[in-house]
Amino acid sequence: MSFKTIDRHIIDMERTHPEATGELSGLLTDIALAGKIIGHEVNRAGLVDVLGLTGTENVHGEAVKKLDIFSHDTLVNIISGGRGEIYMLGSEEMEHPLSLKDTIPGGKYIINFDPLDGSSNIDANVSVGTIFSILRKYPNANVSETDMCRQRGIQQVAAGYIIYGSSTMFVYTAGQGVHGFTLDPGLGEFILSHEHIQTPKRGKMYSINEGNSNKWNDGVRRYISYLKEDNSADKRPYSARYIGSLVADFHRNLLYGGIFLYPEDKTNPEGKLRLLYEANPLAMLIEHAGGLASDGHRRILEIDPADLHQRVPLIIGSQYDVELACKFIQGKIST
Ligand code: AHM
Repeated sequence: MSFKTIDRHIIDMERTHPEATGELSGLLTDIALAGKIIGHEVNRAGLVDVLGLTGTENVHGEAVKKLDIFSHDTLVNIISGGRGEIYMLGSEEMEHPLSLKDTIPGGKYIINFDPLDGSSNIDANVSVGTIFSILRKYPNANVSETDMCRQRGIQQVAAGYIIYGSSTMFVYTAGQGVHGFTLDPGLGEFILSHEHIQTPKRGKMYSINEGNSNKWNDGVRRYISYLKEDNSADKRPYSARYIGSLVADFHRNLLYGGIFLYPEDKTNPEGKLRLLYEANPLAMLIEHAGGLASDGHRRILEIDPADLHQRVPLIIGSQYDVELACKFIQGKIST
């Protein structure tokens, strides 16, 4: 049985690039370390009431932080205290990007992340996740600092997520396939468990918040009705699976195939999910796994971002399913 830790895997990948300096590898290793610490805290979340930690201070007299703030702080501390790779970071928890150029001279990477997506689900023991996107600093000195974070998804050099579920998993791509590592809690190591993940070309499941159906546009409404029609020759109806926690919904569909949609609707005309630290990293992963990601009209990875926290409609998953959904949304199919 082959047994490979994430550190070993990252180093092996780096060796295929003789020009690599090890900085990206160091950054990925730092993110994996942050994931272990966040995962440990997420797993203890259910004990908070039992241990009497619900006030503003815990039993040690320390202030209790909300888990999403704890996750943000953990990532910032580990990344900015790492091997000096980071020029700037953007987080869902900060209004503006944080420049590290004065503390870490020479940093050449930018990281955008959602430290703990789906955190409103934690009390119900639902899986949550950390999502990250890594970009290179523009070599062009004329680009403003804020613009550094706002690059198209196609510019990402690596992307991934850590899912805190029945087990903790680290899933990433640096452009050479999508690989998944499962945390062995006894060893405290992420072990390669899913090498070269490919998502099925067509799935059997759809994931969307159907409570919003009265607010959808006609294309989305018709597509979802189509998926529910009885047509065994065409492998319909599809099954509905919606957790309401993006990483968990995405991870299931990545492994089993299917489509996830958070389209624009009357309440969320831009969609709900964030382009730079939710849609772009998941789009890079799905494309490297053989799937697609679109806003209904455009490839997610080619959208020009205007703002760090910009929202975008997201249709992501198996190639066949995303292509068909986009045809409905664009009015090319109207059955
Ligand atoms: P948040 O930014 O308020 O945490 O919301 C993000 C979450 C995603 O994890 C999930 O895909 C989506 O919101 C679910 O939204 P809804 O409850 O509207 O279906």
